[in-house]
Amino acid sequence: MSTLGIALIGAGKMGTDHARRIGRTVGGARVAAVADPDGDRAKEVTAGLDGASAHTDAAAAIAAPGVQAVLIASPGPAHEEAIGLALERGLPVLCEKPMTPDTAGALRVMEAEQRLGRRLVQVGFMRRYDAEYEELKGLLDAGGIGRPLFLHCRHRNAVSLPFFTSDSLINDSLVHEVDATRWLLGEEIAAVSVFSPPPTSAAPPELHDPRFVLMETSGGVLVDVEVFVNCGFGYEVRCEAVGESGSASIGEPRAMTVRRAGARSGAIPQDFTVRFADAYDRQLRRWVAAAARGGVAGPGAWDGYAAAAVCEAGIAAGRSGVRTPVELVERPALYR
Ligand code: ISE
Repeated sequence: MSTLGIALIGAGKMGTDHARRIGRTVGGARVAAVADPDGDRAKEVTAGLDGASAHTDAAAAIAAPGVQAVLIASPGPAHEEAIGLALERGLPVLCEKPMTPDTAGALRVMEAEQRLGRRLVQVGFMRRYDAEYEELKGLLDAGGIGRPLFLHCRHRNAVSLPFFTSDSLINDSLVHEVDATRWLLGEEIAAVSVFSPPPTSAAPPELHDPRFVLMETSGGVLVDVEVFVNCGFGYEVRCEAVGESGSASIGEPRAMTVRRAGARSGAIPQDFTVRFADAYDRQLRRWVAAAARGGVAGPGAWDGYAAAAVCEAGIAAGRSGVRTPVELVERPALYR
């Protein structure tokens, strides 16, 4: 079987996790090159990988021999440049979210793809590959709880990463609920409001954490999200959909329950790479299969753009305290 040569851009937490996944749980692919501004990190990831080269520069990794597809796991502001380099070479891309941290960059990505005339960018909205999310989507699509009225969401991290700011809480964390809402309901998000209780003492000074976000969809569904990235106790992503004839919840504790010494307990995962491990595997498997045929199959640049527009409105709403409408450009034909 031929193996797809992948250039991995970014050797941080997510990049390292993807490198481990390629070859171990995802077949048909190999890491051909790794780039990270910290060359030692790039070398650490390539150590033990047969024939993989290490670089400090994305362009060099993407141009390395044997590269047929590009997996981008660098910080959001570096995504646009790496996507551009991949598109110049006509290579399929899987780019971690957010595709770009702003709509201007997202529009440029869509323009580049439209110039090529085909879709080569997939965005790493991995919740679409999670078994529980897929089940909820199936139920909603089948009308199993009637017309949806509300989504009640909780997005909690045990502790935020060191570089996290109030903008990251929207662009890196809330962005998942933004995409999940659009995908689950098949509607765009029309307006965002952001409420801020007094921050937890566990958060660093520049981070407003937690936040309560209210999104209104084009069809009038109300979606509330608690985003709390320093909750301390673990990683928790929950969603309850309420419809005219029922409700459905996902993300409830799945661990073994232990009853002992007058108490009932069960472990809570501490991290998203654990909670969504299967979803990451499935996402990568399907992307590798599509990339081997020269294309992509999952959420694309339009989804990345629409999410960026909602996050941009969310950041503005967080600063002003005012309900902020989301403005979208007309959906180009390539994404219909
Ligand atoms: C992280 O980048 C993710 O994508 C996780 O899913 C999210 O829960 C976390 O808040 C982000 O920092």
